[in-house]
Amino acid sequence: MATTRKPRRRKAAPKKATTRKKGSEQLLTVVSADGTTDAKVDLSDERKLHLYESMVRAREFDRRMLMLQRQGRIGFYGPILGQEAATIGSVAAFEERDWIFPALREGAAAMMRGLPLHIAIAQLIGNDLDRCKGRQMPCHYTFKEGNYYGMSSVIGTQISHAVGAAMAAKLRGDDVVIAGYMGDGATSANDFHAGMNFAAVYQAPVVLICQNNQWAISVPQSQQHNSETIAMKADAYGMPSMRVDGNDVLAVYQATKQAVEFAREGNGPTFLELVTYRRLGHSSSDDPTRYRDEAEVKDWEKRDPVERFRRYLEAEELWTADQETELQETIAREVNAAIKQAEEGGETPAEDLITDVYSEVPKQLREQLDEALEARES
Ligand SMILES: Cc1ncc(C[n+]2csc(CCOP(=O)(O)OP(=O)(O)O)c2C)c(N)n1
Ligand SMILES: [Mg+2]
Repeated sequence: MATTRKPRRRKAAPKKATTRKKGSEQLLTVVSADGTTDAKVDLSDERKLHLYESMVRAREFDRRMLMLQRQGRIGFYGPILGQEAATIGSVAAFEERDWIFPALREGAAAMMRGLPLHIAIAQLIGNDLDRCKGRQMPCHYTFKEGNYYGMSSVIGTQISHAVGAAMAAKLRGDDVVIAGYMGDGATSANDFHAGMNFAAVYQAPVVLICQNNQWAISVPQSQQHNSETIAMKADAYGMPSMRVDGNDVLAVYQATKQAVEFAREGNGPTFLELVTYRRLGHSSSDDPTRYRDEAEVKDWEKRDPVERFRRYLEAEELWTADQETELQETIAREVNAAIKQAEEGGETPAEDLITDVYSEVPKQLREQLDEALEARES
């Protein structure tokens, strides 16, 4: 009788007993959970405060957008709660002239680059204040002036786009480094292989940044890959990598800065795995209680990146309770004003769908357009 054997999952290789671990295995942390550190952080007080303010703004924006979504005032929304340090800390390490190729959760990076909040909200509404005139899904921000590329929704393609841009920059001799973001789920996509391989072979000036938030919608890490870490995948491509505590904004900043300088000096790409956690649903359409244990969420709440950094700033005597209250109030006012301004936008003109494509609209399309507009009126 034929027997079918269940394939066994390969056990992870036992850890080697070495004292020095490779960058892809250890976890770089600068500030511990209680906010203390022995490390000397090479960042001015002013910049540290700017990082903190940006994280608080990102969190408040997130909270308010989820509320707007529940009230039916925007489409869907992809929250970043818990990932503020990973986005803010990494993007802050690039120069303004460097390009950002975002994946799903880097909207705060566009805002840090100067995307006005009301324009970001108009994108979520899809009205005529939106740069893309409502033709992209919500959270697909674009901000050319801030060198922030509009993302493609197809998971993993952002990696090829970022690497392609970096290869082009190298060929042209442009002094730019590219930030290429991805989620942990994207590391299982075909484009991950193509992007990683091309980046390493052509020594492209790119920093590939994986926000490992432990989940790809409802798929956990254990079903995503069988390697011990994501960072170690870079080893196979001949690319240096670092595994970083993604809830420690200073560790994220420090690692990214190092990788950006490495690329700018002509040494090629680096892969960063930022270990963090997606505390809410994949988007406002998702209910994570159906597939994951709340205890896991509670555990990550204790490692909150904003609180950790605030404790650090307080310990360094850079932040007080009064400053915190003032910042919260200022940002709340800022977001309120932005919502009001965004909601003053109107409908996007329907004919733009065609007139934005053709300078001279062909006769048959003109007829179709007139018919559609007429039907819309009646
Ligand atoms: C090629 C492709 N397959 C499926 C999807 C649907 N999809 C959207 S986001 C997502 C998961 C992404 O997970 P991850 O890369 O970890 O990013 P995260 O959402 O956790 O930030 C999937 C499967 C898609 N957009 N593209
Ligand atoms: Mg993920």
